[in-house]
Amino acid sequence: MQQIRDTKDLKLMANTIRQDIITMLSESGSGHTAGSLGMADIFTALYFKFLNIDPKRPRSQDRDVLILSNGHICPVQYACLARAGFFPLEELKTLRKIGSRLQGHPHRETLPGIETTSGPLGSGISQGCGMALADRLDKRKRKIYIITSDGEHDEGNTWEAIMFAVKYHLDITVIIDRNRIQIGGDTEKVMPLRSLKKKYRSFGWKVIETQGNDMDQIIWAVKKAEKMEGPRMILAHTVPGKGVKSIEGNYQWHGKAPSQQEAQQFLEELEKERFRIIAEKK
Ligand SMILES: Cc1ncc(C[n+]2csc(CCOP(=O)(O)OP(=O)(O)O)c2C)c(N)n1
Ligand SMILES: [Mg+2]
Repeated sequence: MQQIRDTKDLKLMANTIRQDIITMLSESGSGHTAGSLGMADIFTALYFKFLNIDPKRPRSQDRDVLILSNGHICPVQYACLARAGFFPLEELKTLRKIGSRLQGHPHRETLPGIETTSGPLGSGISQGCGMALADRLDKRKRKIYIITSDGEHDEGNTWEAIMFAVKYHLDITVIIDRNRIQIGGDTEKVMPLRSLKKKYRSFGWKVIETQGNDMDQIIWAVKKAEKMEGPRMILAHTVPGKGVKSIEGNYQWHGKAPSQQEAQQFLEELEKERFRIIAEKK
């Protein structure tokens, strides 16, 4: 697949992805806006710079794997897959419609490019561990990235996988969307997670901390993770709703879609940001 080398072009792609997310969600009338917007920069970097994938061969044996554990933010993944050529852009408008391949949570069997079915939270790291073990048995070398959320760290299965990955020294990269919100509010009020960095390190993981909405920092963090061996985690501090000021930081946008009228305003805001990026020096 054609990769985007230039950081400015990656920023522009992330802006396009954000516009797709707003359009899709307002069209469907339901879905998860905050997490999808907040993760647009990381998904853009992975899909358009780092992953070895081919839209013409979505099940090829040597492809890299991206597991989306917190499946509710799939609009960001659908937008990236469509822009990368896995299915027609037009199909984005079918999000959450009956009979669509773009369900509210991703389904592995129906949509090319989706590696695991998710929606029930807390399974992605376990699934990635299984794939990494299978790769070892098959003597297959490829990258496995697992995107998970802070809210998923309220779940036992997540911590079982964190221990398991260390025992078997598995080559996996976990990226945590540390946006500090979940469905019911502030993560630290619902179930305090405190320092995920210290927790992972004490379990035996390598940890890289980064700003998850800064393209240069994301690239730095993923490059650093690529050079490591064994289980490593990128703790990505993100702003939920990033790119639309009235959504940023507001947990009430966790599972809400913009109305047609709101979408119009949000798209204008994102278009202004696009011009700002274009005017940036390289
Ligand atoms: C096993 C399971 N329990 C509960 C839910 C309902 N649920 C959906 S999203 C969510 C919040 C998860 O937190 P996070 O992923 O951090 O949310 P975000 O940052 O995207 O707002 C919950 C509890 C679920 N999908 N699966
Ligand atoms: Mg969260």
